[in-house]
Amino acid sequence: MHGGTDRESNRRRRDIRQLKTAKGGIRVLIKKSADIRSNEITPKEVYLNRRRFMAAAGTAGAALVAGKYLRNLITPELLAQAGTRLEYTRSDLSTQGEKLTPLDDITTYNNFYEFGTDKEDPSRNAGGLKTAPWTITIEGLVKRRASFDVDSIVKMHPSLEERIYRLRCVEAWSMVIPWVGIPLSSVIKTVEPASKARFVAFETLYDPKQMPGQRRSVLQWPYVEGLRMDEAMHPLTILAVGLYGESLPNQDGAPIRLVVPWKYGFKSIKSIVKIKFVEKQPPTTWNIMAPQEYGFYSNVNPEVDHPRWSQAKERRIGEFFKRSTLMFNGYGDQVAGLYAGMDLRKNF
Ligand SMILES: Nc1nc2c(c(=O)[nH]1)N[C@H]1C(S)=C(S)[C@@H](COP(=O)(O)O)O[C@H]1N2
Ligand SMILES: [Mo]
Repeated sequence: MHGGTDRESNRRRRDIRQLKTAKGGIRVLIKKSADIRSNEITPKEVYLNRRRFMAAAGTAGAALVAGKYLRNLITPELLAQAGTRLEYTRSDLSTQGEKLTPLDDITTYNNFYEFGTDKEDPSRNAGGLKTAPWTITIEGLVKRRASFDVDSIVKMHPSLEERIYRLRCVEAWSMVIPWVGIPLSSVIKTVEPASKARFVAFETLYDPKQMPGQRRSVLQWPYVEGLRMDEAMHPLTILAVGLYGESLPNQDGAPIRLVVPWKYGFKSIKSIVKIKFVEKQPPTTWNIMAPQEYGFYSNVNPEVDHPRWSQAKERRIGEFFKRSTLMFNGYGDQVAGLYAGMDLRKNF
């Protein structure tokens, strides 16, 4: 469940510290057992992504400490999910002047209920998700209904862009993440939606074999989300395929996820398999779960509290003191116009 109490965030911080300790242990062990720089004995990609391996290895940390060898951990599954370096350009739409949240936090403190409800569950359990080949179906009120491989969707756009954005979870924590992706608008333009299409609906993969969290009914599966067409077309809205210059770690929504920086994090749906253009406002997972707590819009708004906690402040992961939450997560200059004349308390 989403929860925003202090006790809960304290527990989460403790979890992160424990994980970091475990991972530090792994690093020491690598040096000792190899006694030679790992870039001399491993392929470049593996070397570059050693830290990601550690995140992916997750509970394997315990196995290592118990005396197993790293060699046994480099399975084809882990190799397949190692981040690939991406070519990208910087973007003027990136958020300026914010310290980036460290990769370790971005990849070990996650919400991805398909892999468990604790923050460290996705990094432990998402390693086996097969992200290639990956098909996305585009359907509904659109000229070019089709199934595409994720790579061809990305190729519809001339180049990948880095977009540094704040991410504000409805649980009152936040991060600053350097995403790599494409504007959603560019995909939408290519497939030519009909004028009757007023909303875009998104769907995550449903595969309980690969997504153990889906074997329990914590949420209604598959996870679904939606945007109004003008929100989907907004230049800040992206489909991310990477972060920190490499392809997305599974726990962050590989191979492709939505990022809508002025809305609470749960709108940014992960591991998307379907994009559908529709006339009516589509159902969304957390709204189905608790409609009085999570609205369709879910724009970050420090003045509209969650029924069970305040949204006035947030804890930036890695910082001790809380900071004030900004209207539209600080993107008001760009997006406030989308909601002109709307009652943001009613349309929360
Ligand atoms: N399919 C799916 N997408 C999801 C979620 C989820 O549980 N399942 N969690 C959401 C929530 S609550 C947040 S805060 C962000 C977290 O993204 P991150 O783990 O990459 O930081 O993903 C969102 N997208
Ligand atoms: Mo969230």
